[in-house]
Amino acid sequence: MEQTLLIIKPDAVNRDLIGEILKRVEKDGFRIEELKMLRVTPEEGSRFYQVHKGKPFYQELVDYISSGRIVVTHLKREKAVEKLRELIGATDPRKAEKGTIRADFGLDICHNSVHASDSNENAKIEIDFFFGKKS
Ligand code: FUP
Repeated sequence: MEQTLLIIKPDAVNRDLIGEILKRVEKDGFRIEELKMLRVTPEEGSRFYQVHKGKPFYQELVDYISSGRIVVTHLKREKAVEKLRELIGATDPRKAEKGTIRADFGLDICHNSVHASDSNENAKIEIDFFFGKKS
C-alpha cells in the first residue's frame, strides 16, 4: 500500500472545513494512518518548503503556512500519491477541475486549502518530517 501526506492549510481550518475535506478523503478510499493538528513555526515552515527557496512566492508561502493551525494526515491507499493529487486538483484553484477540493474550497493560488505530496519520495520525506522516522 502506498502512503502520502495531506495538509489541511490555515484557510481551510479557519473556515471549518476539516470534516468536509477528511470526509472526501475517506470516501475516496484513503485510510487515515496518523493525524494531528499543530501550528508550525516560520523556521519549520521554511524547512518544509525549502524546495521552493528562491522562488518569488516562497516568503508568502512560509508566512502563510505558519500563520495558523494546520491538520496533518498520513494517508494510505493504492496509488495514494496519484489519487490524492487527483482529489485535490491543480495548485491554482481557478484552474482546478470542478469537484476537486481546491476548486471547491481554495481561495487563490497561495491560500489553496490543502497540500499533498507530489511523489513517493517526497511523501516519505514529508511523513517523516511531521510524524518522525518509521523503522
Ligand atoms: P502543489 O504541489 O500543487 O502544492 O504546488 P507547488 O509544489 O508548485 O507549490 C507549492 C505551494 O506554493 C502551493 F500550494 C502554493 C504556492 N504557490 C504560490 O503561491 N504561487 C505559485 O505560483 C506557485 C505555488
